[in-house]
Amino acid sequence: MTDNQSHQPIAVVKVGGDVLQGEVERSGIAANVKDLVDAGWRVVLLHGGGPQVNELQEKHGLVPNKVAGRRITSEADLLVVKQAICGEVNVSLAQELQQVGVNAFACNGASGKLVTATKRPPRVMSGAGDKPIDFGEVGDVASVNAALLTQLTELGLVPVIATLGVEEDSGRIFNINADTTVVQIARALKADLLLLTTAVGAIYGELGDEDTRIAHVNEQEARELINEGVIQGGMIPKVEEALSVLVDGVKNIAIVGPQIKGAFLDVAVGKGDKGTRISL
Ligand code: X2W
Repeated sequence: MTDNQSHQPIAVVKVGGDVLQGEVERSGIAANVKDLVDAGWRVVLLHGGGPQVNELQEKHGLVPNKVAGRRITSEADLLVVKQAICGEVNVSLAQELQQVGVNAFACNGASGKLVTATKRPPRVMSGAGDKPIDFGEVGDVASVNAALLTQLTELGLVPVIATLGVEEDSGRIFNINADTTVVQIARALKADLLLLTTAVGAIYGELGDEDTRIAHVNEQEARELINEGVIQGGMIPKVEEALSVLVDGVKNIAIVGPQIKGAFLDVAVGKGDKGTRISL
């Protein structure tokens, strides 16, 4: 490793399947990642593909069933998860990045044991009855191979990781929620920045009013925004999970819109013009 490389900051980017459905968003992600790479950042991208899995399940006559944001995944569902997330989303996203000159390295969590996992134990979920829910082929992250990810970035590659995991000894493949995986990757890499992409693109005091964008909050203020209902719905578990990494060496979290030109670099350098940045 050269001195130069060792000082290159690292950004871990989460891309959800929802933001990959639109062409503007897909090309926006590619352009935004290119900006970061050109500015000397190392980038690791982790993606989901929830809506794409739903669609393919329905084509196969399977019924999507999520409890508390996690898909109950039978063996038949897991095959569809692999097909949609690895076969479709991963390949397309890597290609989109290659097209703009980012050297994307398409892989999944099982590649080189990047993400090892164990089966999520059955548990009682609030609002889902008294019986423990068995999520089937769903995993919890056990470890992240930070050394391999670092080496890939040092080769000038941008790992584009589909959110699967592999059991260390058995080689069993698990479906893992992308928000969970990305947080563990950021934690393992002690990333300078964890970027969460959402279509909304920032936290707003008043949803739908551009003028109320909140440029920067600290961890405490972010928790207050959750309590006050400003951070709402699906953003709550994402932000809560992400906040937990701030004490583990991840310096900043940002919520950004993939379609907004220059948004990733803007939050990376702390300009404050786009998105919302959260730090300790
Ligand atoms: C997720 C993995 C994909 C994902 C699923 O099957 O939908 C579990 O729920 P998004 O697009 O980021 O939501 N896995 C266990 O998280 O995709």
